[in-house]
Amino acid sequence: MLNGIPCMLMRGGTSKGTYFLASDLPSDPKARERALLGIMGSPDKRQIDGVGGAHPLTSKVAIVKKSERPGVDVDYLFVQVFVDEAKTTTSQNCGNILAAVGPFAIEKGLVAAQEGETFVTVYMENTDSVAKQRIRTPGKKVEYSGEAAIDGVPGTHAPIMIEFLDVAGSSCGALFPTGNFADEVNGLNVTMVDNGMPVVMIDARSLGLKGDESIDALEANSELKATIEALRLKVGPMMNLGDVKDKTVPKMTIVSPPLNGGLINTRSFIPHRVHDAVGVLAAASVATAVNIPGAVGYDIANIPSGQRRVCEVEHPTGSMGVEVVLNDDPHNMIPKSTAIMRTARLLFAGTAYYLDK
Ligand code: NQM
Repeated sequence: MLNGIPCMLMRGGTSKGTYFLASDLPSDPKARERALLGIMGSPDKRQIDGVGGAHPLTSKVAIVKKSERPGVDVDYLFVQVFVDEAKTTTSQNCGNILAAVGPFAIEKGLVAAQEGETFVTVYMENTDSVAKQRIRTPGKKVEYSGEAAIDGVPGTHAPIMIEFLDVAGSSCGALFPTGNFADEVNGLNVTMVDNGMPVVMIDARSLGLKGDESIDALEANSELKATIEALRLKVGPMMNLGDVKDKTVPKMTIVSPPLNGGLINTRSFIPHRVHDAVGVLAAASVATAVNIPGAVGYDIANIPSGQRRVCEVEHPTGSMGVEVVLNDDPHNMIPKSTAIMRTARLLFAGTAYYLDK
């Protein structure tokens, strides 16, 4: 039977996904999963029978509803739809897809736009944490065009500022889930950190890399991929994530000296493909850790000074600026806040169809 569900296709930061009102999707979790797999076209490496873009970064879903939480406008559940497996996971959050949640909420009338600018407070269900978005709304309409550029997206668009307040340890229970700034695992010195996204940082040199390798070269390096996956499976329980075999966390980030004056250079396995850029919350986690003496990457990084630090996390297609405001208490490593600028765009609005077998 061909079923149709109201849907918006949106770009959020450097990712793209389908956005739904929770009330438009089947309430039964199995039926909802069938709907999302069918709409995206999974499992199939080309996602030819769906609207997914045949890459984890373009096979993403946001489910949004009006929030009943005090001080919060909307609740956002992120779903990663696997491309070539009949699986979805809510085990991770996504800060890029988050960028278009506020605009979607305004488009759908969940949040009333104000004249000029509208603030949307989003509860992120995946990580039980909150983000505040500032969206341009002249004439009480979302403005997508503007002068802001983000690396990995052609052209310029209206900026969307996103501030994260309580994301430290939101998946792993603590900013540094092992209690250490660095640990030795499988003979590698690694930093395990969670400032909104569980990330494992590994110095490129310890993997025999320079750190500026192309995405294709890294994805073709089967020995490297096996080393990284063995490490990922080992650290999952150490990061309080349990068995991560079927999860898309932690993200495995190779760090090397910055090439363009930024904080540090990165290549991120997310976890099996290499990110074209870097995840928003992954960059927030990297930027937070690298500022701390003893963490992997500190000794090769360009550390900014001051309490409010703009840290450019370099990646294969440019860099991502993360504003980290250090805690007033210098012994407390949890930043006061972490903020990132993104852009987003409505691409298509209509009905998404899938065949329910
Ligand atoms: O870390 C991809 C993305 C992401 C995640 C991934 C992200 C984040 O860029 O907040 O945005 O790591 O799976 O969409």
